Amino acid sequence: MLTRIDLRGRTLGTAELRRTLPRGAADVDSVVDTVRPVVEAVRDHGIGAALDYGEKFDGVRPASVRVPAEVIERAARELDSDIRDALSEAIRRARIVHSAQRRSDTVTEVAPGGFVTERWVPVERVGLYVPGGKAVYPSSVIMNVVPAQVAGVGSLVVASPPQADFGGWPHPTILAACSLLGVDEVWAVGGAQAVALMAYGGQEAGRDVDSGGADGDVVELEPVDMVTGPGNVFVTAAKRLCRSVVGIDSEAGPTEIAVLADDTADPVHVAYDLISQAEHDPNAASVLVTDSESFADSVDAEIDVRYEVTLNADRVREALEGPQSAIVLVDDIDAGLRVVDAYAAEHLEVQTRNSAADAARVRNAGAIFVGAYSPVPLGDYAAGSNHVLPTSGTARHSSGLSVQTFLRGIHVVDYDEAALKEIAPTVIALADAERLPAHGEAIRARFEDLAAGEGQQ
Ligand code: HSO
Ligand code: ZN
Repeated sequence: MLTRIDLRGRTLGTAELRRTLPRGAADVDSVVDTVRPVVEAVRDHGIGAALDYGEKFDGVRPASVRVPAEVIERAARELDSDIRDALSEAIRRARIVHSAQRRSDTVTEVAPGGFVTERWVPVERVGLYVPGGKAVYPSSVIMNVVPAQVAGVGSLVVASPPQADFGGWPHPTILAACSLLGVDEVWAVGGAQAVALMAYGGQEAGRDVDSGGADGDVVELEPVDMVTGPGNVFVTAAKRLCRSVVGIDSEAGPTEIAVLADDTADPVHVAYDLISQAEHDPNAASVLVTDSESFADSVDAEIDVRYEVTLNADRVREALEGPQSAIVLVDDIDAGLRVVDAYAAEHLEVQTRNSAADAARVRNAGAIFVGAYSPVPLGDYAAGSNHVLPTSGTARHSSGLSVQTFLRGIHVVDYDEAALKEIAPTVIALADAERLPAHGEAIRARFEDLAAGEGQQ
């Protein structure tokens, strides 16, 4: 079923390898012009405009944009207990891993009396977009909220589309996940308009709903400093357009899995792993890189008999038959490592004779899953690792979501008089070299015995 790319006997350079391994892409460029008026209308007219667009695009208008506390509590109460336990365990493990990412401030004495401190300060207010519709992922709420909370973000808002099937509120499992995580500010708004509303904020005259306060009250939605979370191309285009006023996590493309395997791997396991990510999206990419043709044949055969019975078989077929998915044949695992490094997959599984040693040699991947018992779905839900990872080859230069995403490192410069005087000639020389003499004067002005510079006019 999967396209074969035979690289045996060929040594390709990195650029050529990248061209040979196609990947799916979300076409954000083509929707930017459609999304711009939506963002501008929400910027100029706030909540009313956002709700109008929601009604127009999705046919739903919530009773109030702020989801009443009681609706969130009800969703938490009515959540199936197995799902509650699973979400709680996933939260617990994510908290363990992300707590270990905390950074402490570092103070460096560069010269006697000259200190530079790196102070880590959390982003103040973060907005998390959570899609609704067919992709309801409470796991993504966990993956975004946990690192933000561990980083110390003081104020978190979740925005998720109102659903006609659920009384015009966001999906109850999303609300329940918010409750388990202690997020109480949830807005019933979706799509590009949600991103714009989080970026610009807005006001809504209170109506007679449970939490909205008495008639006539004004509900104020404070703008956020950063917007994270997955979404379709319209949401991604809105994130791009709002980038001048808020920080964003990344422009995520369709999900990807690459598996580097030899004939010691189990073809049934690998087939299922490739199917698992294909189930997300017809544009998802599943790539097997192997040095064994008979193993490749077995995986292909296992996929053929297994994918049809899965709930999302149509999506899986489209993804696996698409040009972005392939089986790549290589001479040996060294050659396979060069291929997976060039591809820089969002998720990379290594299932080889020496999985741990081979995985240690990988340079480019969003996350690496080592050996037979670390499949990607484990990481999607409950390994403790984060599942918001760089796609489309951006793993060559970017990392997945982490506590670091929500921190800013501020350099605090604190030199005393003697320390400044000692370095003064260096600063002045560099200012002269750049023909910016006023920079030098700012130093000289502090010391009577440093003569005025020649660059002064
Ligand atoms: N594999 C997706 C995350 C996810 N999987 C959510 C299941 N639910 C992108 O890493
Ligand atoms: Zn997944």
